[in-house]
Amino acid sequence: MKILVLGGDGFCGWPTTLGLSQAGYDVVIVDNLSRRKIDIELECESLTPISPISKRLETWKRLTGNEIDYINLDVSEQYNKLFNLIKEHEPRAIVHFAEQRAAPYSMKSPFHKRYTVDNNISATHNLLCAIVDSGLDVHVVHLGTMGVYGYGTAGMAIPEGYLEVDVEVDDGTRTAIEILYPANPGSVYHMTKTLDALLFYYYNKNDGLRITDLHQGIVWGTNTSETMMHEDLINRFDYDGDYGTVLNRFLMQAAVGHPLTVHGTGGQTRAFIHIRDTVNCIKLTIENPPSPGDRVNIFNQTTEVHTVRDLAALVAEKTGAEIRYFKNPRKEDNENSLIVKNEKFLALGLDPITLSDGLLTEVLSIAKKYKDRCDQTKIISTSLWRKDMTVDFEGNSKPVQ
Ligand code: NAD
Ligand code: USQ
Repeated sequence: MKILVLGGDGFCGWPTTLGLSQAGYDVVIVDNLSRRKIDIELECESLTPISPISKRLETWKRLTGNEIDYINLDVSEQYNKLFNLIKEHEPRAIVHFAEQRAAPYSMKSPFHKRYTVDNNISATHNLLCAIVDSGLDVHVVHLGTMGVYGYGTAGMAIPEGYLEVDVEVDDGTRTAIEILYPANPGSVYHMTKTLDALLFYYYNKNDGLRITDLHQGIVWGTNTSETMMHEDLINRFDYDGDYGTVLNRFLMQAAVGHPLTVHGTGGQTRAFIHIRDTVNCIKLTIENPPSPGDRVNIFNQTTEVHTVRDLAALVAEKTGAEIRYFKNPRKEDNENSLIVKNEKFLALGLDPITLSDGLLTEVLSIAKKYKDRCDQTKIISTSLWRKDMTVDFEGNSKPVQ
């Protein structure tokens, strides 16, 4: 029942760790605290006051009696330490969250592009290599992203990882084959996740590793029943222009009286999932590993799809916030349509948590509670996808075409 959670101090990793510990798993967190160091670099902290990791773990033990070990280790650089850890603990599964996950951060400069690629690809490769090296049969549960697919199709629903294509063979007849759905990343960060997918494909084929790759949509919300048990356990809430994700940002912006920062026309359609369902999905994945010999199991970990513009309208209607349209700092289509299959988690029994007034109110009240911690100068997204783009600090009241 031992589980290693790589990246267990982060936004998804921390509530997942507590959820697994509460469910009776023996969890070890592996994290180099790089995300906390990036807070220092960006001079912007989580809106919620997150406790040092030792305090988080002490409080959890005091409240539940459950012990969670913590190892400070850079998965992308400290291969031997990682290998020894896997040998020592012989985990049943390793959940891999330990990557640089913000698209805008990955586009800030050559340094940030290179850091994101070096960190993410080496972390994933070290993990796979160490498991093979250890000779152990460990289920790898990786957090991928819906962004590996791009955000549009030829009108069809995006399948879960594999696409059946009909090809003409040499004798002129046609045959059906299944391929990995073509990669179409929209940022250096998203590109690392498409490269991860190839690493999984190879290590599964060559070494028979059992791997589940979870292509997750944008996570919203903050707390789970475990993180709400004590203020020391509170989850992080990113709101800045690099790490803040769209729906949490809009709710926080409404709470602090900042206009909602819609990029372009707001016509981007994206897939979403609530943080509590992130935890539910990881539990379901651990309970339902691939069988030996199975190919990489790929799930679309998402529960609903919305346009950015509709989310802004929803938050504005609920709170009276002003909507402002900013020139898009990213290279994105003005409009896209997105239909996503998520049948595999539903078949495993996931009862999806979708956007509801109560959950929006919950995030809004957290944002209001900590609004004095917000540095409003950090809200506008200043990371540009290309050098010839410019930042728009003012915005307009009408959609920018
Ligand atoms: P996060 O930045 O809050 O957490 C990542 C954690 O990994 C941090 O605690 C960081 O310190 C740690 N880490 C990074 N590199 C490391 C390394 N080399 N060695 C050890 N630890 C390292 O990010 P998150 O939002 O929790 O995302 C977790 C995973 O889920 C990421 O891989 C991300 O791509 C994926 N994901 C996130 C979202 C989202 O909306 N947050 C959506 C889809 C997928
Ligand atoms: N957007 C706005 N205004 C804002 C912030 C964002 O209009 O203030 C727009 C962006 O331009 C984009 C969309 O909202 O079109 C989503 O942006 P985001 O920052 O919420 O999400 P994204 O950059 O895609 O990344 C997040 C996580 C990443 C994860 C990804 C899942 O940071 O780790 O992989 O969501 S997905 O989007 O499905 O690929």
